Amino acid sequence: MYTTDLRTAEEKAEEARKGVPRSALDTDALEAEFQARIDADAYIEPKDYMPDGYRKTLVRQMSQHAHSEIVGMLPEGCWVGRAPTLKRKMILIAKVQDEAGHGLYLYSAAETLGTSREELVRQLLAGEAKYSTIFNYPTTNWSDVCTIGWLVDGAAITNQIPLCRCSYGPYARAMVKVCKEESFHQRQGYEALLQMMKGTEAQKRMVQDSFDRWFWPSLMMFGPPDSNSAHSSQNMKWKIKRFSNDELRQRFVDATIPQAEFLGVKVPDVIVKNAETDHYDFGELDWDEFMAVVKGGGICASNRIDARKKALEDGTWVRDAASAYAEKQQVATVAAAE
Ligand code: FAQ
Repeated sequence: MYTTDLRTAEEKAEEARKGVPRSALDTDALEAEFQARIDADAYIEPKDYMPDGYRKTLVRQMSQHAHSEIVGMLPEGCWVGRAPTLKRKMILIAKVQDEAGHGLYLYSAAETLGTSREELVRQLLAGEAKYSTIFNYPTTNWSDVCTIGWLVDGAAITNQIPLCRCSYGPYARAMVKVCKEESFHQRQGYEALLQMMKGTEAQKRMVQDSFDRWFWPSLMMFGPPDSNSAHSSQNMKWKIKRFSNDELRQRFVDATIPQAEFLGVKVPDVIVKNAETDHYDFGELDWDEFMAVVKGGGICASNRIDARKKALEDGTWVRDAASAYAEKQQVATVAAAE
């Protein structure tokens, strides 16, 4: 094949790094270079070349993740005023604020891919974007708040530690701080449950009841089974995912069952240690329930979105005031420079 392209291989690689495709032929070269960088465990940065599919799936996953953190504040946030002691109230306030921070890092990281935070929030409120199914379950008593820390944050860490090594630099770096905070969240929840298990029979029953209701939904946080996961194989190739949904789910079960036994709750009979594999077998999850909640059928789904709509409306004056102040500052800076 003849070509008029006189660039050297080094020049093409440099252009691939900067992301300047010139033709279909170059796009193939850019994609090959992109995949080679991923295979070599390099980070992809915002201004680097990336295929459209990579950008799209990252915006999808990171925005769903951000929405989960923000919607995830609601089931626990409504217990701040009802926490049993000042110490628990302070811990809970700190935890809920951390989740807000995680949402903000993630929206910022997603914005580096060219979609604005306003657009991502619009998609959430319009029901076009998902958030984790777990946050559509209700927190009916204090024990549920502690169980969220133990199981929901525990599942979140299991999923997010591999994301610290995901191929997109801003996402990977955001996850490092997020995971450290999630680890505190998990411990505070488990510690609060240990205290309840030293309490009255009624408190012990509350812990058991919470565990029974939250355990299976927390396993669904890892997504559908591998055989039914639409994005897994491509995302593993792009090293957005490092482990499959089922692998991470199994890792979480193996870590959680000994914790449940130490806590003193009864685990479902179906969960048995498999001597051959050295893993806990746990049977099949209720995937019909998962699909129903993914499609918006969760008990709290409409409450959650209504609460976020109200928060957006209630914050209008703050955003207006901040914009007016920024404008005033800019005028003052220009005037001072003249
Ligand atoms: N809920 O092909 P896959 C937290 C969707 S943060 C709802 O396997 P993928 C912190 C999936 O999006 C919790 N939808 O997809 C906290 C896709 O839909 P689409 C959130 C789900 O992306 C603690 C479709 O099903 N964490 O808890 C769920 O390869 C306490 C097909 O699935 C993250 O977001 C689900 N459970 O793998 C806050 C971590 N599972 O877009 C407050 C980052 C799957 O095609 C209090 N995300 N779907 O319409 C991930 O690692 C991945 O996105 C997965 C799904 C593993 C969630």
